[in-house]
Amino acid sequence: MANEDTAASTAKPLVGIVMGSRSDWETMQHAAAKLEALGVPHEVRVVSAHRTPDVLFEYAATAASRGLRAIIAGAGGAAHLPGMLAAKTAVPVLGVPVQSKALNGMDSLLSIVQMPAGIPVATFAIGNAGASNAGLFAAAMLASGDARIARALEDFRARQTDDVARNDDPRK
Ligand code: RP5
Repeated sequence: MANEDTAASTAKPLVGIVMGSRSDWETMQHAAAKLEALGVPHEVRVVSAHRTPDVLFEYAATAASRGLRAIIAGAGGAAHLPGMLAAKTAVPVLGVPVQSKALNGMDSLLSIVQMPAGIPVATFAIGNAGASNAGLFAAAMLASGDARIARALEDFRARQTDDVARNDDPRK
């Protein structure tokens, strides 16, 4: 887990993973797991657009100067966190719609994806796949300037391909 003492979580973070509630961690841990596996330094915080708006503004205001190169923001329901962060920082924001109980995450998805022109949020799939892919995408963003991350990503993709090839009979 990202909060444990590992190289990827103790080095100066390059990626911030934020979420609207502790309850989002079940989903957002998949973004952290990918960054951890690829050795990308990151931090994890609960920052709520509605319950702690001042913390949100502070987080966005200091993100670039603290060295963050990407922010992965997950929220569910009226998911304003990614959009509001994007409104307050030029650091790229990757939005993850958390699967809500009431509307299965369609509310989260539409809240995050329908940004007005001028304030982009890169929006991922609803739920675990979206969180996982946001982690991979953040790593890919950093890979062009970091050979170690680039190699880790290449290895990950090669292993994934091998896994499918080695398990291509679904009856086994
Ligand atoms: C959103 O409301 C959070 O991102 C979460 O997905 C949802 C429910 O939050 P809790 O009531 O579980 O704290 O702000």
